[in-house]
Amino acid sequence: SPLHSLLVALPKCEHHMHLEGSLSPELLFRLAAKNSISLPQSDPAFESVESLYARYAAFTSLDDFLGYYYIGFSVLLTQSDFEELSYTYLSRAASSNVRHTEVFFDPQAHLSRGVAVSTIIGGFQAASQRAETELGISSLLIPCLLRHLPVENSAACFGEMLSANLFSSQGSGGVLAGLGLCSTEIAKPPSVWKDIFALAEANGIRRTSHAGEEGPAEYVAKALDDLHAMRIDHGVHAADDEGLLEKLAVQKIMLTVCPVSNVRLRGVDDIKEVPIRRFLEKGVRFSLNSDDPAYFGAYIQEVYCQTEDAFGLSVDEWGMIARNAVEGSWCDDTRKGEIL
Ligand code: ES4
Ligand code: ZN
Repeated sequence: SPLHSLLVALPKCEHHMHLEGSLSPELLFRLAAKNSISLPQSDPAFESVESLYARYAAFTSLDDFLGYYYIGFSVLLTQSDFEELSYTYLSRAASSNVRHTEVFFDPQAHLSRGVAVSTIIGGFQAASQRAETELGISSLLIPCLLRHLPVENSAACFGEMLSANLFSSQGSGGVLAGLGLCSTEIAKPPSVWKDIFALAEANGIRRTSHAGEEGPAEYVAKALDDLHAMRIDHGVHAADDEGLLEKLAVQKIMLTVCPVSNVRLRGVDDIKEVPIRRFLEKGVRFSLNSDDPAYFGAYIQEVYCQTEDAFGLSVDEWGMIARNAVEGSWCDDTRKGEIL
């Protein structure tokens, strides 16, 4: 498309990228060897980098992907592992003119194998500072609670992060910019996490939640009503509810849409089925994101270009998408002004 060079030059913000989802098969095997971690012998996908990429290209659902995603976690042990993972992502993002990024991670899935939140934060912060100085990209970190674990596990993990003053709203220079909710969605309605999100809100912590990826529009509505989510991650099934779309537009709730992820996890058969046009018509704000780029075979630049190829958006529409992505970011207004 003639717009591709414009899409490269466009100043971008990313709001939906799981740090652990940027672990490439190459780095996975290298860290497994360094840390003496054995990978599942019984799964032929782990025979080589190539066979693992081939398996990633054949995901059948969110849960099928999550099985591989959590195996990947097992190789991440030290602060330097998290620093390398973070810097590798940040440098690639910066090279695609991502000026600001908000990175998710899953603290519960690291705590359960003895890796402390401080190890992850320490590694990310070192990379974040180096990338900001050397590459001019700003980055924030957002822990996501996990829906596949009992809610008590979420409560304990959130309680620990709160007690340790890790959130930026807590006034002591905390590094966590907000709270998220992710992992398996079906049969895990947002209301289960209502009390935890209320405690976050009472502490001035920003809130976002995955919703409407595999789950229904009703879950998106519940994320707004029960969790007071300020953004919705994915949100594609919100398009099934006209009234909900109007509410999202009026309340200026930004959806962090991940079209390539939706294709790769079989939420849609084709990227053209992602309701991008519908969101534009209804004035629902959204940003475009990679989700788990190493697993879905597309970093943010490819996501922008594949979206353009599918929808043929105008230069004005791309300008609006880029502005909404800046506006919906959780950096301060000074930083927003530098990006636009
Ligand atoms: C995720 Cl694609 C997706 N959906 C829900 N939770 C996730 N965690 C990492 N990637
Ligand atoms: Zn996600």
